[in-house]
Formats: sequence, C-alpha cells, structure tokens
Amino acid sequence: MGEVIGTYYYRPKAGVDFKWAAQAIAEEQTTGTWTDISTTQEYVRYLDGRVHEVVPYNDGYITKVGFADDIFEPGSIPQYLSVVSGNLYGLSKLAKVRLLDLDFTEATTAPFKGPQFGIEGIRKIVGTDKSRRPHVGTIIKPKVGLNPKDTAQVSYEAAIGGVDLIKDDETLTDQKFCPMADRLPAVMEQLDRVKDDTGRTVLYAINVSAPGDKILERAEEAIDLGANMLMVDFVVCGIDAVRVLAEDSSIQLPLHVHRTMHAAMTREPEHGVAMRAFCRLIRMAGGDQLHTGTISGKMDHDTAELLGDNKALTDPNYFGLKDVFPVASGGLAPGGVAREIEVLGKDIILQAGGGIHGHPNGTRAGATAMRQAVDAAMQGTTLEEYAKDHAELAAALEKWGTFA
Ligand code: CAP
Ligand code: MG
Repeated sequence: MGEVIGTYYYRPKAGVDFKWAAQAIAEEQTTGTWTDISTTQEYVRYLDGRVHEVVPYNDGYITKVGFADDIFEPGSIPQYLSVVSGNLYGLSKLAKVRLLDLDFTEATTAPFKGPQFGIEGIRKIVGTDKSRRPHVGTIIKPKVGLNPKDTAQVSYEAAIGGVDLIKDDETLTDQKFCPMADRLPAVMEQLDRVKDDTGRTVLYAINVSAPGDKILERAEEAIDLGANMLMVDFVVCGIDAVRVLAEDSSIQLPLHVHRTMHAAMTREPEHGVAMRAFCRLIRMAGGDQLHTGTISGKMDHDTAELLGDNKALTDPNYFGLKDVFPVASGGLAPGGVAREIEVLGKDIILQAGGGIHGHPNGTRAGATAMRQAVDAAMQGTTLEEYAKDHAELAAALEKWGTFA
C-alpha cells in the first residue's frame, strides 16, 4: 500500500509535547479524534496516519506524515485536501502549523490527465519552441472598467508591441460594463490583425471564473466566441474547477491559472499552506500556466520557496504529467526582467500590467520595452547597455530604474 506524504511545519503551544503534537496531526487527519473511542475496529487501523519523522526547525518542528492511498477517493481533489489539509490548522494544542509539501503516489495521481499543453505546447503555439526565450505577458489595466472596444484597443497595442500573452485581470469576468460576449470577440479580432500583420500568435486568457454551476457553460461560451486560451482563479473557484476545465473533452485550450487570495494561506511562514502544495495540485488538475511570484515585484516572496515551487511545476519526472509554465507577475517592469531571468531561468512567463501600461510612451512602447529587456538577457547584454540603442527600454529604465 502506497502512502501520500504530507510535510508539515508546526509549533506546539507551550507545555505541549512535540511528539504528541505530531501524532495529533496524523490522528486528526485520519482515524483519530481528541479522545480514545470504543468504535474503531481492528481492520480500520491500516488507515491510521503515520508519523515518519520529526525534526527541530527554527522555532518549531518539521514532520512527515504518511496517509495510506486507500484513504483517498481516487481523483477527488476536494477529498484529497480534506485529508492532508483539513482540520489540523485549528487544533488548539498547536500554536502554528503549515503544510509545506505533498508527495503523492502513483495511485493518487493516476486518475488525473494533468496539463493538456504544458510548456512545450504553449511554446509551439506562440512560436518560441526554437528560441526558448521567456514569454512576455500583460494584464489588461485598469483591472476593471474599460468597455469592450477600449479593452480590445489596449490588447492590440500590447500585442503589436510584442507581448505573447494578454490576460484579463483576476476580478474581470462578465460584468455589465464589459460583457464577455462583447469583450472576447473584440479582443480576438485585434489579435487576428496582429497575426495577419506579424505572423505572431498572441494568446488571450479570458477569465471564465464563475459560480460552480456556471463555469463549464462560461468556458464553452468562450470557445464559441473564439477564445484561444482560458483563465481561472483557482483559490476562489476551487482547485477542482481547474480540473473540470482541463479535463473537459470539449475544451482543447490552454489554461492560465491565477492564484488571487492565495496569500491568505501561503504568506505566513509558520501557518497555512505553502504554495508548493498548490503547485502539486494544480499540475495534477491540469493548469498549463500558474502564477508563483517574482523576485523583484510588488508581492511578498521567499526566493528559496519560489525556486522550489517552479521546480515542482517543471520537474520532468512527475508521474508522466506535462509540466506547467510558471508565471512571474506582480509589480514587474522591464528593469526587473534581467534579475528575474537570472534567478528563475528562461522557462518563465514575465507578466507586467502597470510595468507595460504605465510606460511613459504608452502600452505599445511598454510591451516593446519588456521584449527588449528579454532580448537583452537572451544576448547576455546588460539592460543599460541594450537601452543605449533601444529607446523604449531606455524610457522604462528612466521611469522605474532597474530592480536588483
Ligand atoms: C499584476 C496583477 C496580478 C498579480 C497577482 C495584479 O499586476 O494583475 O494579479 O501578479 O500576483 O492585479 O496585481 P501588476 P501573483 O503587473 O500591475 O502588478 O502573480 O503573485 O499571484
Ligand atoms: Mg491582477
């Protein structure tokens, strides 16, 4: 019988034995409760959570807990989460507890198809399968409020300026000021223009985040309207919504997965759920791209964790599942590109909203400046050097500088 291993950091409350605390996690998540009970039959025992190790770490401990494969309903992400990431956070004897990572088994990953496209599939669509350069993306800004016509115009400017990907912002879905039925065809018409003019395919990740009983219908409507990519906010829609979209046979489009609200769980180093666990689950669920954070942007991050998160997404040997394109986004600008690539590598999507639409010479110049920054890195030239004969990059560096 295989075992899924959950790795947890925890800090017991004062006076609570640390071994007892680890055992409490294992019991609460499997067959136990706060007291002994008379109803447990001997044949149930094989489902007991097993504490494999406990090692001191900073102010607390790290433990590995084993969960028998049979405790998991094959293919049910909601139920997987209730086992490995359920009641334990509320145990009063624990001052803090954080799920750090999940090691699944063949049996628990077998039901999942994983990403339909992965990095190679996306690169082939965009045409970077030879150059292997990082992709540049933008988010339509302002986050909400533009009408479909202006949304399409902003998209055209970003696309002709050189981005590979345009996405809706996480709060833009199907509001009355910009209905999807008007926005999507208007944007795609502009991207078709760019394709005709430049030969470049630019992806537009339309946000199909919606109530649970509507999300598939929303996705199918987007397909009928000519979408070439879908986007979903996985925390607010549920990780299983990603699987529903990725595995639906009628949806043959790449899936951009946004993580808004994640920081309520991932940010606190002693309590919550590390992004690593979500990376494992989103890869199983079938996301083709996933936000994991930046080195130089506006969002809080831990570089070691971020590198591990991106490795979890791109590890070539992960139960035969395709990899996931990591997205570095949040406060990015051309001056931060070199640092991002230096630390995160080239299999990365560098996404900038304000860092493109806030360019002194407008969106098109902002997109061009981002691409110039990527080209500089690919040539091994410094941003400052490259900016000497690339005006759009020079203007971006003038406004925002370079991010160390
Ligand atoms: C970035 C963004 C993204 C963040 C989310 C925003 O815009 O559109 O949602 O990247 O953070 O709304 O902030 P800017 P993360 O480029 O203008 O900052 O990717 O870490 O989940
Ligand atoms: Mg956003």
